[in-house]
Parts: sequence; C-alpha cells; structure tokens
Amino acid sequence: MAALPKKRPQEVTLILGKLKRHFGKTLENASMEHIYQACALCVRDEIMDRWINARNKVDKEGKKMVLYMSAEFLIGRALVNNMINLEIFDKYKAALDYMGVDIHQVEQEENDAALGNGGLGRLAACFLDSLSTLNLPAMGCGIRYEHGLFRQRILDGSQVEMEDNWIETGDVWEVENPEEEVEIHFGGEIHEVWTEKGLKIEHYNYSSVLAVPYDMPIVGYNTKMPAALRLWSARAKNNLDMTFFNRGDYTRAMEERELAEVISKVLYPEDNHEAGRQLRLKQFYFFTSATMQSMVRRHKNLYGDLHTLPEYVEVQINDTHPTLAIPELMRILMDEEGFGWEEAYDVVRRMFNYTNHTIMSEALECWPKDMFRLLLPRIYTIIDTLNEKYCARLWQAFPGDFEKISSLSIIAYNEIRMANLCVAVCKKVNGVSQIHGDILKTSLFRDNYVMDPEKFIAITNGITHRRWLAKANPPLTKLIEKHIGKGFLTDYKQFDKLEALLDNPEFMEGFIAAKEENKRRLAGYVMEKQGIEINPHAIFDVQAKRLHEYKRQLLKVLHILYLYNKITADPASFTQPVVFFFAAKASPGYVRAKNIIRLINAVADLVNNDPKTKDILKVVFIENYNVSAAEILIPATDFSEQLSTAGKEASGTGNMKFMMNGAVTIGTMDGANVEICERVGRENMFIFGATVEEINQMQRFNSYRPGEYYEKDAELRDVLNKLIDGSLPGVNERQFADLYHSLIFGDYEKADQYYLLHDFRSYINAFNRAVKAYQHPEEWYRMAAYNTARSGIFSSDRTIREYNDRIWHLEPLKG
Ligand code: CJB
Repeated sequence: MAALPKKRPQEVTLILGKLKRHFGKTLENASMEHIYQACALCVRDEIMDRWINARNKVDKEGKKMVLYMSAEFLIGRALVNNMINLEIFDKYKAALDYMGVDIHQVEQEENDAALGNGGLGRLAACFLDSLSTLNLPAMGCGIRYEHGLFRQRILDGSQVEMEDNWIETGDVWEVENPEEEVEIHFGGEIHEVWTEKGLKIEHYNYSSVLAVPYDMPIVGYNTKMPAALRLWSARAKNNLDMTFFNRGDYTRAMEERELAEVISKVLYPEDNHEAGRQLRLKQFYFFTSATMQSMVRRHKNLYGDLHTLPEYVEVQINDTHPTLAIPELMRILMDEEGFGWEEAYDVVRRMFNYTNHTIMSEALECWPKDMFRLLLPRIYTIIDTLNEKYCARLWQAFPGDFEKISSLSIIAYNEIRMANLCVAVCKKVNGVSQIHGDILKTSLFRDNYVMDPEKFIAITNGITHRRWLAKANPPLTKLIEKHIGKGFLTDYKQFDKLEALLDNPEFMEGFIAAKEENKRRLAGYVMEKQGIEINPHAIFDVQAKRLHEYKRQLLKVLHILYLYNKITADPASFTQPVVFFFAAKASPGYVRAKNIIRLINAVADLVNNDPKTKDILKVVFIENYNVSAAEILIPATDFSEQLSTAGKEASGTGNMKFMMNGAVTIGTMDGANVEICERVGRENMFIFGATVEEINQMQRFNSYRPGEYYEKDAELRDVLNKLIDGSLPGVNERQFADLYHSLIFGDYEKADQYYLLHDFRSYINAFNRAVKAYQHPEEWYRMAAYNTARSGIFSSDRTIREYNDRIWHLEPLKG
C-alpha cells in the first residue's frame, strides 16, 4: 500500500464539511453514498465559477455557439471523469485515502447516466467533452428522461429488463432552471385569420405541457469553457385540476399531470430502429420546440434582431430525431415574430446541419401523416409547404421523373420522411466515416447528391481519449505520461510519438504489464459481479456492442460452436485458452436479438461445463453492458471483434476505443474499420469477409445461396445442426429453430440477410491468424502497442475540429 500523506489534505475538510452541512453526518456514520454525494458537491463547486464566467464571456463577447441537438446523450458516470478533467483526481484520491475510503468504491455509488442506447448517444457525449476541451462554445440539448436505458439482468440465460434510476445519484450534477421554462402545444386546430398585417395563423384548443430545463456542466480537460448539457423535463401546467377534484373525481384531477409527465418519463430502448409511435413523436417535438423557443428568447435578449441568428448559432441535428426543430423555428419566426415565409426560411437554411448515422431502412424515421397532423397541426402545414417548394425544385432538376421526385419528396404515400426533410433544408449533411459518406452519396442520397454535391461531406467519428484512455486505463495512461508527458491528453497528434517507443524495452514491458493488470481487473470484476472464474492468461476476445443481427454476434457464436466441435473430436486440434466475452443489450421487443442472447448463454453452458473444453474455451456474457462496464472491459481486451456485414455499420466507435487501448481488431471492411486498417495496415489487424462491392454484386444478381454453404461445408453443417439437435443444455429443441431457419431458408424475408454463412470460413481464417500472432508475444505486443500509437486520429478532438472547420466556424474562448 502507498504511504499515507502525513499532512491532512485540504480536500478532507471540504468533504467533511459537505457531509456535515448537507447530510448531517460525520465520517463515522456516513454511508458510502453520502460520501459520493459529498465528493460530487465539492467537485461541482470547482466547476461552477468557471462555468458561470465562461457563459458570461460568450454572451459579452457575442461569440457564436453550437447547439448539438440529440435525443440521446449516453454520458455514464461523472465523478471521476470530472476529477480527471479538472486535474484534481490525485488530490481527492489522497484525501479519501487519508480518510480510509477507497475512491473506486465511492465511484461505484454513482449510477450511470444512460440517457442513450448506444453509439449515437455515446458519440454525443464524447463530442461535448471535446467541444469543452477545445473551448468551443456549445450546448447539448436533449430530454431529461426520468428512466434511462433499462438495466439488464440475465435470468436462466435470458435477458430481463429492470428499471433504471439514474436520477437518484445523478441529480447532484444538475441545476434546475424553472425561470427558463417554456410552454409546448400539442393537438388543437389552426385557423387562418386575415388581419391588418396580412394572414395570421391562430392555434386553438391545444393542450399545453411545460418544459423545464435542467443544465449539467460537461467539463472538458483543463477547459476554460465547460459545455452545458440542457435536458428538458416535462411538467403539467396544473398539478391538480380542482374542478374535478372538488367533485371527488381524484383520478381525473391528476390526469393532466400524468399525461404531461409521461413525455419525459422513459427513453425508448430501440437502437437503429424507429417504430413511429405517438409518444416518441411527442418527445421529439417537446425537446425541439423547447430548445428553439429558448434559443430565440436568448437571442432576442442579447441581440434583439432575429435576422442575425445564423451569425450566432449553428444547430447540429444528431440523426433525424431533432428534425422538428426546423419547422418549429419557421413557426416561431412566422407566427410569433411576424416574419414572412422567405424571410424565415432564409434564417433557417443557414443554421441547420444534419448528421446521418445509419442507412438501415428500418431506422429511417417516417411518421404517418394523419397521426402527425392531429398531434402537430401547425407544424404539419409548414412541412407541407416545405415539401411543395422542394418538389418544385425537384421538378426543375428531374423534369417528368415522377418516381424520382416522389422518392425524394418530404411527404409521400401518407408518410413524412424526416431524412428527406433534413437533406432538403440543411446546409451540410455528413456521414460518420469515409465509407459511410461514400454510401450516402452513391446510394441513400444519390439523387440529392447530384443536385447539391457541396452539401455532402464525411467526418469520421471519434472518441474522447480522456474517458476512454485516461479514465478507463490508468496503468497505460501513466506509462504514456512517463514516456511522452501529458501533452497527448489535449493534443492527439502526440500519440504518434509512441511509435518510436515500440523499440524501447522499458516501454514495452510497461505496456505488457498494463494489459495484464487490466486483464486481472476484469477477471476480478467478473468474479465479483457474476461469480465466474476466468483465466487471466487466456486470450481475452471481446464483442461488446448492442445486440443486432447486422452486428453479427451470431457469427461469433457459430465460431465458438465450431471450436467446440473441433476440440471435442480432437483435443489436440485447438489448445490455446480463450475467454470469449459478449456484452450486449437487446431491445425488449426485438425477439430475434433476445433469442441470440439466450443462445450465447446456452453455448456458455455447453462449453464451460464440458470437461473436454472447459479449460480451453470459456464464454462469458457480461450482464448490463453500459459505459462503466465498457471502461473495465475494453482495456483488458486482446481481440476486438468488429464483425458487422460490410456496408451496415455506419462507423462504429467501440472499434476505436479497443484500438486505442491496445487491442487488435478482427473485422470486416466496414465503417471506421476501413480507416483503422489504413492507419495500421493489414499486417496489424485481421480483415475478413465480403466487401461492400461484393455484397452489392450478390444483391444485384440475386446470386447468394446460403443453402449451398450448408450443403457443401460439412463442418458448418455440424455447427448449424447444433442449434436444433438438442445438444444445447437448458433449452427446448425448438428454441433456436427460428435462428437456424433464418440462416438457411429464410422466413418471409430472404435467407441469411447478413451473409453469415458466406463469411464463416473467412472469419475462422482471420481468427486463426490472430491466435497464431498472439502466440508470439514479442510480435503480438508490438502489434497491440502499434495500434495504440496509431489511434490518435480517432480522438473526438480531431472530429470536432473537422466539424468546426467545415461546418460551424466557431472561435474558441480565450483565457
Ligand atoms: N447508430 O447508435 C446508433 N443508433 C441509431 O439509431 C443509428 C446509428 C450508430 O451511431 C454511431 C455514431 O455515429 C455509429 O458509430 C454506428 O455505426 C451507428 O450504428
């Protein structure tokens, strides 16, 4: 144990003071949660001055800012991350050591703020960290879901969803601003009224909901400009309807409140999927209207004239969820501020930018026209006019081509298509990796690209290396700091300096020791949380991401069954111990995804308990994958599994986190894997599978026949038959019949849509090459460290700089 400081650190007094004043406790009778709260309050104090100063400066100097609008912000825990970014972690650790308290236990008291599903929401969180670190004025705008993404338990091998309660420990970071509340209107009717000033739109019989902002500071590393995350919470205008109350109808008296508050009650748990539900539409209008109203109010207060809005605000729309901000701003400018259509449109078209995150058709947001019109009658008429004007433009570009015009229009076939609205209006439309940007230009938005080529750009995603290296991987961070100093924390280009250290034995020893320490930490975590013992000397092979068919967790399962068959037939055929980790949540209504989780656990039962395989193969399903679990899992990884069908994963950001932490990628040429490959070369990763071109070719000629693979490849057949022949313990033989059929025969769709059987052999080959490489430690660790050394470009600081240079043009706040 490190020696305790002799002198009592000043932070001890601060923490004890908070315990006393806020909770009436001394250290002796405080719970660990009280200590967490006390520490959080101390850290908050350190943030507030900077935050207030920065905001005042932005207002005073008339700086342009970006509103990053997103339905999701997956921020995770804040306490230790904030301490690291404020450079006070060591001081607080020393203070807690002095008090006999382990800072990591304190940290665990904080629930993850899981206000997002996966990549999209986590990207938004990384972006806020980078915006703040780069001192760019920014506000994240979203919804204060009372319940974030569900907590996952695995019971008898199946996913069970439990309620998330992040607010219990997260509210210490928020500041409620009731004086900035705004009112949102739903339903009702609109009338056109002629007045002296011309046509006026009036809205009657609507129902009102109040939106109350809660602001959370997001502190970048050594920043002068903490960003604000503004989350809107729904509240009823009247808590109790006294008319009903006085008649004794108490339920009815509270109805309004219930109906209003349900809007920000819960995050929809679907990822890469939109179901067109009314409450979801309400959520989107709720936060976009609130954000636009408060933006307009601020601008009027500061600058008076709303024509100058585009000089002071950029709006970035994170996927289509916040699209309604566009017609909402049109509404405010026209109906409330007296702008004409062209005048309002001229402001709007210069402010908005749209990031597309997926080309999966089931994820493209479309709303049934009738439902939309009933809920948002005025917004509907504005979108209708936008559509008419856009169609006129389309007619000029493609005269007489009705098919093309209807496919590009905003409203068609009784649906409103949000992506088309964004593309029609926004200044810039960006993809999230180079290959994804190309796919947007050549397929999803091909015709729009012909019309407006300068609109379309690609900006590759990134991750904040403060959280994903400095916080998640202390041993590797310390090692890097020792050799190249701390500069890399704010200057990602300095990662390049690590390349020269690959020949430095001291650095390489430290690198290996860090990986081993992280593997032991993960082994401890798995033992503590799930009671599973794992061999820290085995290869740690990790596939951690949302469960989705296109991400192909099932391909990995088929591979494990293949190894199982091999070893049980001939124990000498594979002797390298490997632990296969899966970590994934499935949307509660996504039946096939949940069944894949059941399958993973059945396969775990099989291989972990068979005496022939149990010392070689181990399958571990990590329960409740979230940001905090990722922080433990990723630094311990040797093989990073990035198996999506080429063309389907827009970018991926997990792939970058693994790379930065010295894992080697086994992956397809998809999303940002392609750029990882450009950075490290094919000799430092393991590429497999069909390319986008090959898949397009198979689709064009309808030439893919998965059944033929089944017939011709006896080993593959043996693997697939395991799904249905009763070999898997604890499940009925019919349990996986659907998965089996979906691969070979298909159901109402076509068979094996995601090309698992096509890529099966190629995957095995890549995996075997990786195992072989691992068995030469010197070369292996050099490869792993080379991955870290080449990962700087995937810092979200680089990404944000690109957004700024190519889209926003903000000036950093100076000291
Ligand atoms: N993405 O997480 C989501 N949810 C969606 O609904 C659509 C896309 C992901 O966004 C990430 C950030 O851009 C991408 O890295 C990832 O490929 C994509 O699936």
